[in-house]
Amino acid sequence: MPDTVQFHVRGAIAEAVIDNPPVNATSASVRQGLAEAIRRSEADPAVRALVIRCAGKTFIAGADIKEFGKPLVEPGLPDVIAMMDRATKPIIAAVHGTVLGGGFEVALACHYRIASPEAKFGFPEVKLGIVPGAGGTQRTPRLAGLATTIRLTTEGGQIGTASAFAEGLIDAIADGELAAAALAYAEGLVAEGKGPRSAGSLPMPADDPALFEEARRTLSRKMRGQSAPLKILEAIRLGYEMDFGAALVRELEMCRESIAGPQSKALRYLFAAEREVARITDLPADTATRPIDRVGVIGLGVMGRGIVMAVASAGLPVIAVGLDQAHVEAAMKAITRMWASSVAKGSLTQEAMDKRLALITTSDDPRDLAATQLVIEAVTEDLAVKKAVFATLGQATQPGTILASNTSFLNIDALAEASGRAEDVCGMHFFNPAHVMRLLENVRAAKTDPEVVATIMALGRRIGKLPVLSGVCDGFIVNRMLSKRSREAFFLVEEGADPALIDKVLLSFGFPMGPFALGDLAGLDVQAAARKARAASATERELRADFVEQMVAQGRLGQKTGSGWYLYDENRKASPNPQTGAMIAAHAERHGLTLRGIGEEEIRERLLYAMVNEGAKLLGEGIAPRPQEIDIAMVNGLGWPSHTGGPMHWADQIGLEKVLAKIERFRAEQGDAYWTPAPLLARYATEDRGFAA
Ligand code: T1G
Repeated sequence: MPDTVQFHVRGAIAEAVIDNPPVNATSASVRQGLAEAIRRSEADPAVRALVIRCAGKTFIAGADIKEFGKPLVEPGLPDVIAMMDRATKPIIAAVHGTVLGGGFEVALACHYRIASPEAKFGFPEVKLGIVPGAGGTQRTPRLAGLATTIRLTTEGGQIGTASAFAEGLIDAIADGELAAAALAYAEGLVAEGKGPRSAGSLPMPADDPALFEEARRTLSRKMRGQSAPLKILEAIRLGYEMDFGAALVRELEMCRESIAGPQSKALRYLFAAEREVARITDLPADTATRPIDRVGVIGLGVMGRGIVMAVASAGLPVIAVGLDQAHVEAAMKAITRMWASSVAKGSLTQEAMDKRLALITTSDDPRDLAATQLVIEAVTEDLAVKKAVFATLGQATQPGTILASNTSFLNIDALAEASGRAEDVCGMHFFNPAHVMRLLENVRAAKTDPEVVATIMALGRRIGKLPVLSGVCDGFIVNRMLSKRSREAFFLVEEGADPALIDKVLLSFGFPMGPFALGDLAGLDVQAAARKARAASATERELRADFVEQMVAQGRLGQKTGSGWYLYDENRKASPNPQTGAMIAAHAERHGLTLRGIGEEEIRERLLYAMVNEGAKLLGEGIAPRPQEIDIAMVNGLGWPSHTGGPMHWADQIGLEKVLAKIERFRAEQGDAYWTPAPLLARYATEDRGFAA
């Protein structure tokens, strides 16, 4: 037996125990061990049944992702599963932890399943752009019906033991310790004379085939641009069109094709990148984190409230400090209202809401923040105001208390100086709504202590966020890159591109919405204010492309006034706005500009390469430590489509030489000020390498 699988026999019951940390993936040695265990159990006349279970914190969490793209080491997982189908003695899966992907498939191929009460089941393959390949799309419908199968396999979510039992996916729930319960369960089966049974021999369910069409429509909208969800539907349908064995063969082919495709490559890259960005390469491994058992939030506007909610939701006590009692009360009312609406919708229990509220203490006196070990500042985005707050915080809190600013573009080094405790100061830039958005840009300023960096990275994860480390610059990673896209979008409109076409191009690339629909949603007044704040550093051409200001002057603020780039009806459904075309024509006439038709390819490349080039600058300047930080930030902060892997991975797939050639062309047409290639991009292109390597 290989090291990763132990085999022993207890009376009439044989046991195969997989021990392949960290998640018991079905690596080659596990597959070999399972095959051997089945052979031994079949060969031993004393054995009447075989239990398969796992050591450690989880049952098999899937195929070993690290083996993808490498030559297959025999036996493949489907071969092992075929042995289970042929076995003459019952095989029982005893599962706990996360029973995912290939792990779920192993369990479903076993003849009986017993689960510990806290187990979770799912097919996360879709999130990696993969079609399940070991019978998941064929056995699940036979046991649980079509609707459940479609939901589990195409959405990639998890269900708990109770639901899995109700759906017929498991046969028993362990009472007490799993290993003992499984043994007793197996002995019971033997005593009752129960033999092996295969889900594959059950008929496909008689569910309404219209479910396929319904799912296809929903998925085409919700997972726009992703190929795996639709392929998975196709794989499930095979079960209705051919026999079980033939369907398995085709499912496996589809699985292999999906793994070899670019979308899965991108999604697997992001899976690894998400774990990679947690490791800060230049922090010594033994860097201590500071204990945090109470967080302060100062400034209770939209961002501050969201941050208070995020912290309290994670079970951490928080002191919320507002300007005065009226602000504090308004904030608490808003927070209570938002949670109450979750309770009304059923996504939060009243008990959990009460617990969260009880964790929040309020005050209008910054001195009360002395009782915290971390203060997150979210006051007005104004340097003078923030400097004054940091000066106060430097005095009001204990040395060692971390002072973090939620600013989205102000200079954190300046705030650090103002505090008098620069080593304790950093940025924690949340995205709106802060209690929902997963991305958190943690910012290391010039003098930030390494312990502070380690602490805010750990704290970010503790409150359920996905923290990415950035250096100090205007806009950090996401907003700095986004500002280049916005600029290019306005220039394209000035040159004659239809805003609706620009939105459409980004939508079909996979973004949730285009820049103009987004502007209307966020409020054009908000956008105008942001432009004003940056006017001092803007070029003449950027100032001239003042469409937002023009609309605001006419009272067209976007969705909230029913008119912006688009018109909106009372349900906020958009339609073309004739005033937009008129505004663009008048603008061109006023400034003597000639409008031209601009094709989708130019639109796409100018919007996206502008961001890639800026990303390359961030890397070159050391603001973003690695391309992974940028890709994770853009996918989770801006909605850059995950199946392209983020801007840097996407550019790598195109080839940096090609990207550079286009940027040089845009430079010739648009000028150095906007399209000077990032030195790093130019260098990598000549070295024939990508950002990743
Ligand atoms: N293969 C290899 N390594 C894996 C892995 C896997 N499937 N899953 C996790 N790891 C590594 C991970 O990189 C990290 O390593 C460590 O384990 C801990 O993970 C035939 C084709 C199981 C819920 O997609 O969802 O089956 O960074 O930090 O928060 O149809 O990992 O420490 O070096 O995430 O406790 C389907 C993916 C595969 C499961 C645990 N399965 N994994 O979460 O720890 S395709 C998946 C997860 C497939 C079949 C097909 C989570 C987790 P390092 P972690 P965690």
